[in-house]
Amino acid sequence: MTVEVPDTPELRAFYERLPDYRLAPLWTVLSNLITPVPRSRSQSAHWSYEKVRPLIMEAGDLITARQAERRVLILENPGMPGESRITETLYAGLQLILPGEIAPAHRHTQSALRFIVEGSGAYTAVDGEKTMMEEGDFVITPSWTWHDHGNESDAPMVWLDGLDIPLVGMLDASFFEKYPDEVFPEVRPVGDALARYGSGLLPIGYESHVPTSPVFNYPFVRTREALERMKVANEWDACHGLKSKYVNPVTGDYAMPTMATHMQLLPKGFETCGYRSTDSTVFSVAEGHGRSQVGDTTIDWQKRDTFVVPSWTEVRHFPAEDSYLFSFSDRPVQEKLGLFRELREAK
Ligand code: GTQ
Repeated sequence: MTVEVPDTPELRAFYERLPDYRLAPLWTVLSNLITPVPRSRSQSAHWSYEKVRPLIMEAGDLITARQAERRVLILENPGMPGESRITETLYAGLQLILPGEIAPAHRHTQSALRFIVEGSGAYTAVDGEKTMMEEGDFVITPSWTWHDHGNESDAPMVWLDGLDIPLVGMLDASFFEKYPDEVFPEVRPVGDALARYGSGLLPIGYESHVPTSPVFNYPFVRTREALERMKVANEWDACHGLKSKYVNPVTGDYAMPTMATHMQLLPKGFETCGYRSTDSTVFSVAEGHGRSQVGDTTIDWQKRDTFVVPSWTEVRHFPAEDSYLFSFSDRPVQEKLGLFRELREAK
């Protein structure tokens, strides 16, 4: 039974007196505060790399990485323009680093992920360990770790940044510091973390005191090899094809505390079943091309494109060739708070 909220001159006069007391009536806003299903401000949206790449390169002509600190074009959700967010809780951007450039060392409480879109051989250094980045690699800079980026190759590198900026903002927990020098001193050899923590082995006595994976580069060659090997068994999830989460090898939990990251393989001609979940999800196309139906919106995606699926909006994928989709969302947060829900189309 729905009861209409009355609208009388007496009530209106009453409402006008309330702000002086820093009060407001709940009954005029309740149905917008607590909705029967998520009413996402996010819209489905698609960034064609072919279309945005020229603008990214133009930014490269206009400002240096040093001047900009981070030369990034933010991917703004059209439902929330000017809010520097791709979903309600997450930020995304495309960062460019040109040959010879350095993006100076800093640290912040926001966690960052990078998904490499174009280029080869630039590095991210985390607390003094460099990792060389290749297309399709998933790289982490955990909360409050010093990080700088540099491009020692002879070609531009572009990656997708995913950060929990809106979430941390909502929690009023933002801290930021610049390192006094341009780069943080190199204290460990390249590849140390992956060898030490990402080889199915852990050093005896190792204990982690942070919620983020000690592996901070999950190379695409390894991820791809794993999924190609799994493909042979020909066992597919109807809604996801083959989809695996990146895990923290110490805990088996998500690699990052605030953002879930996954890689999925959708074979040519596969048609996924309808799927919706409460975690608005950002996708980056690592390989292949195809189409996704996101609510009423059809998205034709190519390699290197980004697209976003809002909370509780049904998505179906139609890969036109074997396709690899990287994705990230705030799912770990929702799971820890007991909020995560998903719905698979009954077939
Ligand atoms: O590379 O540290 O896209 O601090 C936004 C803020 C990237 C970074 C972004 C950042 C970074």
